[in-house]
Amino acid sequence: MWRDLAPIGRDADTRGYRRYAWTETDRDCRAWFQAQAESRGLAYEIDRNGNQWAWLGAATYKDVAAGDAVVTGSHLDSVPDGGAFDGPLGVVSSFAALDELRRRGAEFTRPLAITNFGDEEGARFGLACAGSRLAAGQLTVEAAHRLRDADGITLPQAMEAAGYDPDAIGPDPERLARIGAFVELHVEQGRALDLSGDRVGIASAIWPHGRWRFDFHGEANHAGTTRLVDRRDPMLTYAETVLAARREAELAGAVATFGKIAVEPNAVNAIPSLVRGWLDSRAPDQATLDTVTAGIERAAREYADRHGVDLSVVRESFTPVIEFEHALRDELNKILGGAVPVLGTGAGHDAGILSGSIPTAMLFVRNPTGVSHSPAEFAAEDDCVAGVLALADVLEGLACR
Ligand code: HGY
Ligand code: MN
Ligand code: MN
Repeated sequence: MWRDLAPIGRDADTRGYRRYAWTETDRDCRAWFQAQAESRGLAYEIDRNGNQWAWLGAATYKDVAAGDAVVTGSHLDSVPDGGAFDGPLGVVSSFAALDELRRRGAEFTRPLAITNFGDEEGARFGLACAGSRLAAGQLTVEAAHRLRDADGITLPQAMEAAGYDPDAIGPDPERLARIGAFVELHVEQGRALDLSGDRVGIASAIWPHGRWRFDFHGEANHAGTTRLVDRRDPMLTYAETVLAARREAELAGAVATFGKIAVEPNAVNAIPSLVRGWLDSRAPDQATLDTVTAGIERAAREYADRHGVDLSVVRESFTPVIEFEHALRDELNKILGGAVPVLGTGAGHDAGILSGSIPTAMLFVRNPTGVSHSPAEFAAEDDCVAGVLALADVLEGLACR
């Protein structure tokens, strides 16, 4: 399975993945998912928001009694030049865990579904977890229809080009009501398990986190002839804001990253008219996050005033703190023998979004370097196998009483 999926969307030069929502690469990932589902005799279904489902014990979610389904899965899309494991490890492990349960002769007493949630990374349209947010009613149809990519293509146009009906998207409470538990296995995006020497961990919480777009409007001018005192250079303001972001985050024990920038006209010999910078900030609690982002914006406005630059700040994506449901978290720990480390994370996940609608839990698989959102992302095969066996144990405990 892993080898079949690995080449899809991998860039030959960077060896990173470019699996963006509603692109041909996304189509190929979805085809892989459907083939894996159908080769196992699972009932394949695509929901109104483009999320993929593979059912055992039901032909469609409509056959499932309220709260009866146990669901596991993750996402197949990536950040630009992302790693091989973030997302796919959860989907591949879900199919492998089902194979393992069949090998064990497990008798399912509840319907099981394996899922691929669309556009978790928000790499193309800027909003994380679009597929699960739409299903959970956390992203309105109007807001979704307004999303557009760097080339100005809107989400509806992209969905239509991929053969999906953008007018069908929207909340899916009927479907979510059938789910009793959603468990997402994910490669750890940190080193906690490496430091503790464990192969598998259980998630406790997800830090509140968001994305803000800073637009620094200056005055285009000639790089060679404009005196320094006459410049209104937005790149200067942007640079000072990046340094302020690091300072604010360090002071508060949070994280802040300006990882994406767009410059107009983006010419070596022209002072920019516009510098657009995207801030990703996350913190252990909401108050700290608010302090950090307010501090960064305040500093940016001071610099903007000093340089005669106009600044606008827009929050483009936000996820409040997620506490995974304690009963399910503790049940997973009991099933796995009670000695599994429980750890928080600063990374967002579909399981986090869905935790507002249904009981969800996460299993983490050791990442020896902690590196993620990079081609260097890695997890050792025996750790991945340990993750599959742990997921199989969890699914057996939840769905095969
Ligand atoms: O950004 C995140 O935390 C996740 O990888 N979407
Ligand atoms: Mn990710
Ligand atoms: Mn992920």
